[in-house]
Amino acid sequence: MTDGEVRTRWDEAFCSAVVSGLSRPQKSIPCCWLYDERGSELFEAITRLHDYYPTRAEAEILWRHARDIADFCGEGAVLLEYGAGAGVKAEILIEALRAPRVYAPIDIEAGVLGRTARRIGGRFPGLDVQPILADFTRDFDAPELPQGPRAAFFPGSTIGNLNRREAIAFLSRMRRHVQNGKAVIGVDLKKDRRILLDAYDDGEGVTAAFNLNLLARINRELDGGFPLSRFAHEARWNEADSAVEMHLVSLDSREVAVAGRLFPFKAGDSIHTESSRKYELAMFEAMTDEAGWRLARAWRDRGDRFAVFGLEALV
Ligand code: AVJ
Repeated sequence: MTDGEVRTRWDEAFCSAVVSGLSRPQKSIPCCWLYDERGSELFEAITRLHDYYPTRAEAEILWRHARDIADFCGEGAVLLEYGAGAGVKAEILIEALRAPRVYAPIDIEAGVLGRTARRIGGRFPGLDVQPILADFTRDFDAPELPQGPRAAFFPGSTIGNLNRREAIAFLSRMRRHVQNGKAVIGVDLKKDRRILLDAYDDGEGVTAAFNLNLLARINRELDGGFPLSRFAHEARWNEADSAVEMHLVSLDSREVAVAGRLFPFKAGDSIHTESSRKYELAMFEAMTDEAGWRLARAWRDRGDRFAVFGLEALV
């Protein structure tokens, strides 16, 4: 496939996601479209914000409990990381593992995947690095990998962006990939609403820029007509879903053109762009149960804001 063909296909996927999302009574666009190049940069900036505590809380857990988490994974482990990105968190874990056999980063971006594989391979010379190019939100089979106890690693609370059905499907797939192995999953916990909302509506306006970048992307790639200054970022708590939601709220009544169609907005109408579910242990355990896992361990940060769960495959 040539570059041109790849681009066409992606444009079509983006276009149909946006057009169908804007056609619903509650407009919504799947959160994966937030991450173009600029969106990924802005997300990186979010992880360094004071208000956005999850990244720091999880890193604290990985540093403090590295030895224990590594022992949970077992000696000679084959580590699969879902949505590996730069592999920064895996590095902390690999460093602590006893004689790890394989690191298999899974990512949808070939460039990122290649760079991560080379960097981790260079840093741990004895380690067999086997990058897997795949979209972990869809079903795929794990390739053949060398023997060893398998462990799945899914940090970043990314599981929070999946609804219950999607999360169970994902956990089941992970269960299939690791056979009778383990999983280590980072999960943001339910807490005071003020703290949660501040994390998704920071004082520096970086999260607002991240959310509004989606409209800039639609304007650029889909010939859209969103006036960016007339849409406002909003973080909302949805108690029924136990989730923080990001919305883009129209300040006026207007029609917006996208890809040659017109979409009406009333003042106050919003586009829902992301849900970030916040779990309590029992809620998370009920899900892992359904997916064939036993929740065996829970490591928390000192502020009790975030947890890294250790799961064992039920046999
Ligand atoms: C790291 C993708 C899980 O939901 O907290 C950060 C994304 N959105 N601020 C999250 C995000 C707004 C983040 N994930």
